[in-house]
Formats: sequence, structure tokens, C-alpha cells
Amino acid sequence: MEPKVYINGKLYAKEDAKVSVFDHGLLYGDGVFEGIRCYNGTVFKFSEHIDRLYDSAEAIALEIGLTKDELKSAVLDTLKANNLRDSYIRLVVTRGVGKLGLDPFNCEKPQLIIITDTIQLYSKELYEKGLDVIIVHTIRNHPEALNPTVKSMNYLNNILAKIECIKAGAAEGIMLNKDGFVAECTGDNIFIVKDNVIFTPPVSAGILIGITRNVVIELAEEAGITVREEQLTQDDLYNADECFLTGTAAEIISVANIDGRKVSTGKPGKITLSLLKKYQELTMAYSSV
Ligand code: PXG
Repeated sequence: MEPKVYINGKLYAKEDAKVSVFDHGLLYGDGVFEGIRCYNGTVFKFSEHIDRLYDSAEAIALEIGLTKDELKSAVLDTLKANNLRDSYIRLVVTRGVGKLGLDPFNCEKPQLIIITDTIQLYSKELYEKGLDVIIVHTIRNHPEALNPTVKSMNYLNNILAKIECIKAGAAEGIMLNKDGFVAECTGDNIFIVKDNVIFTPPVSAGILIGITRNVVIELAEEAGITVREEQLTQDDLYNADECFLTGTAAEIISVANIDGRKVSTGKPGKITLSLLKKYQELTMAYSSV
């Protein structure tokens, strides 16, 4: 079946799904986005993703122009039109078409795009073995310049870090913040386990407040495992008993090596595995609703 893309209330065939070169999303990276998963017909953490999109939009003074419920209906209609039950949903809201020049207020109305697609995942082998990652030199955006809690279309900070890790042959890059503490990866949040306690950088470290991160914290606490949101150093990572990354696409994936130092090579650690199991149970339970 021909894939269909939603643009401003209409569905277009993939090859006709085009936006103007005068869109400020293209010209200035002026816009926000979300990446969401749909498991067997149910959108996972739908409200949380929609809330984050509206928060991101508000942070950049962008009025989406639809209510949250209207936007949710548009997503569901697009999924239906594409007959997708297990998919990746990419929501994009750009500032819209305007004149050249930074002024966002000369753009008439925002442009809402909904792309639904299949998911690109790490291989099964990598889930079993764990990822080899590095700490990159690119510093995560200063929160007072462009706050990483805003999921904006300005991803160059992360892309520069991604280039570094690809050139080094690593699967992911861990980014430190301006103070030298661990922030997050280019497209995932990071957790470590030390002496059966889970640690993850606090929001104040300058991170995206990952929806998967929040789910994992909840699952761990429900299981009686202590979770501490604390500043982490490079040495905390090197000395960790376990390390894993979380994100909508990756879900939970173990880290085998950091900068060539062994964390849990061979197979994911005990706590990582137990959380992965709980996460899978949760997404499966969602599917049968
Ligand atoms: N940090 C950053 C910088 C991210 O971009 C996460 C953490 C994890 O957040 P969630 O809410 O997914 O647990 C992300 C997520 C894409 C795409 O299309 C990007 C993300 C997620 C899904 C798709 O590039 N980033």
C-alpha cells in the first residue's frame, strides 16, 4: 500500500508530501518534533508525547493551532490510513511558510506534519551483546542557550556528536554538559547501576526528559530498586556495574564498553535485563488493550 503523509489536515502520497522552501523549519530549524511508538495498534504513552510536544512548542512561542485531542485524532487517522499497527510516528510542527529573515512572526501559520513508518532498530545481536559507546567531545547545549528539554528541530548539537561517534566506529556517543558532568546520548538517555542502585543524570544536567526514561524510573521504583537522579562523572560511568540507554526507538539497550572500558560485555547485567523484561511486558499489555 502506498504510504500516506499528513500535512495540515490532508493526506498525501509519499512522493507528493512536500513543503515549501520558505518554511522556517527548513530555513532556520524553527520548529519542534516528537518520535512516538505504536505497538499493535496502541500509541504508547500518547498523552505524555503530546504534552511534551506542546511544552516544546510553548517554549519557542509556537502556537500549534489544534487542541491536543484534535492532534491525537489526526495521528490516529494517519495510522489508520496507513494500516499500521506497529510503527514509528514522527510528528513535526514547523513555524510555517514566511519571508526570508529570522522573524518567526511573519510566518502565517505553523505546518503540521505526521509521518508514520516502520521502525529502524538495533539488531537483536546488539541487544544481547550490548553497545560499544564513547564519550564525545561535543558538549551538550547550554540549557540557558537552547534548553535540551525542548525537542526542537535544531538537532545540530546532537548531529555533531553523532558524527564523532560514527567516525570512531561507536554505536552511540555520550555527551557531557558544560560543567563536565554526564548529560545524555545523541538520541537516548543514559543510566548506570552501581551496587544495585540505579543512577541517571538529573534534568538540571541539561537533558531531554525522555518518556522512556520516565517509564524506566517508574518500573524500577515499582520493583523496589532505588533510583537516584544525580550528577554523574566520566569515572562514574567507567566504574559502573551496568549501563544502559533508553529511548522511544531503542527502548532499553545495554552498554558493553565505554571508551573501550568493559562495563558488562557479553550480556546485559541483571538489573538491565529485569527492566527490559518489565518494559516489554508493559508494551505488550498496551497492545492487548
Ligand atoms: N535524548 C535525546 C536527545 C533524544 O532525542 C531521547 C533522549 C529519548 O527520549 P524518549 O522520549 O524517546 O524516551 C531522545 C529521543 C528521531 C527520534 O526520529 C529521536 C528520538 C526518539 C525517537 C525518534 O530521530 N529522540
